[in-house]
Amino acid sequence: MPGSSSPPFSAESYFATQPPPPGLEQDIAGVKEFVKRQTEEGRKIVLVTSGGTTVPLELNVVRFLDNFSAGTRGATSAEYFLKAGYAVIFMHRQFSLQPFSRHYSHSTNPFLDFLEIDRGPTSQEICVTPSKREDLLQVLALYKAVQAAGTLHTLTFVTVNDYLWLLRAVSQELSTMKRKAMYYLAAAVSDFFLPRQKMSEHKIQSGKGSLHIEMDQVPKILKPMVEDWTGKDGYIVSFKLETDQSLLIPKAQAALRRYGHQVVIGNDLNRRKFEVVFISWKSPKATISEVDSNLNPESRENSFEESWLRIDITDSNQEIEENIIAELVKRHTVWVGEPESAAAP
Ligand code: 9Z3
Repeated sequence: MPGSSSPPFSAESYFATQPPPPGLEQDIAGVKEFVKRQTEEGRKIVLVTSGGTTVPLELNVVRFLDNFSAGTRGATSAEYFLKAGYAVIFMHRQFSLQPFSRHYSHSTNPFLDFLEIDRGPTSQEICVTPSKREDLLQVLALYKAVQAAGTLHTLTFVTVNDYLWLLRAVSQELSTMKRKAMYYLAAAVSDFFLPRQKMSEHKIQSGKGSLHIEMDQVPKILKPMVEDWTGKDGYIVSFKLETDQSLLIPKAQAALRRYGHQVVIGNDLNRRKFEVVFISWKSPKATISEVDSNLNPESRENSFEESWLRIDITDSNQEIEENIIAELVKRHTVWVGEPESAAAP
């Protein structure tokens, strides 16, 4: 079995040894139905992943490792994709932010603060605080329109294992869309996990001094995702999160070189709300083998294009996701082979 003294998990050995989450089959039946309807109605589909994954330390889980992410990037991006005419499969960490309701998050903007009691002589009514009406009406109108159009399909995960199984199954379903499918991987995914076979059944007991846990590396699933699950046709965008700004570009380039997908969006933890960098291939036709056959490391680095996107942090009405999605919609339109004028929402 993989572990400290055994080889790391490949995607194949991971799925052969780690159990699928309960409910996977039902989730996928829902996705199949959604993909079928959206295809019939001629929409492109984007899979948006959002929120952090957990790594439980016990089978009867009391403690777990978590990855930072409130789900803001994913939920906000999903709204802009919907606005651009995409159908969205929103795969998110349970209880993380969701499109539309994110505007009224319980901690930053509790919805009860938007309501007032109108006391009449015989009865009481609820009404929305007048100063909040316009904003609420706008969000509500978009939310209802999306519900009526049936263009948003939501799936939830909690653990990194749920995430990996769902991602593989949803990608395989979406691969029938060929180039019309986009994959926008904004979830914060753990690099480490504890294989089921090494987990303690019950709560780990204290009293024996410090706790030593050795975790295995989560297999690099982007490679099979690019090459097998999506049939090499999907437009795949991954995010690279760093806290050391100087690592952002080299790590994003390394990811692109390693997996051969279309775009890596680099973001620094503390600057992510107002600055991101797009790393992509200079020539969209460049393939991994073309680049790999170029043995000169310097010209290898020349294979990438770097483009920064920034917004004014002092303007609270701007959301960087609006610009990110506008740029991706343009690039995806080219990828699909449609005229660029088709990118306008
Ligand atoms: C991101 O980098 C997201 O933009 C954030 C969004 C998690 C920073 P919030 O939800 O934060 O708005 O609070 N996501 C990808 C993070 C990640 O796990 N990337 C892996 C890596 O950096 C590669 S897939 O190694």
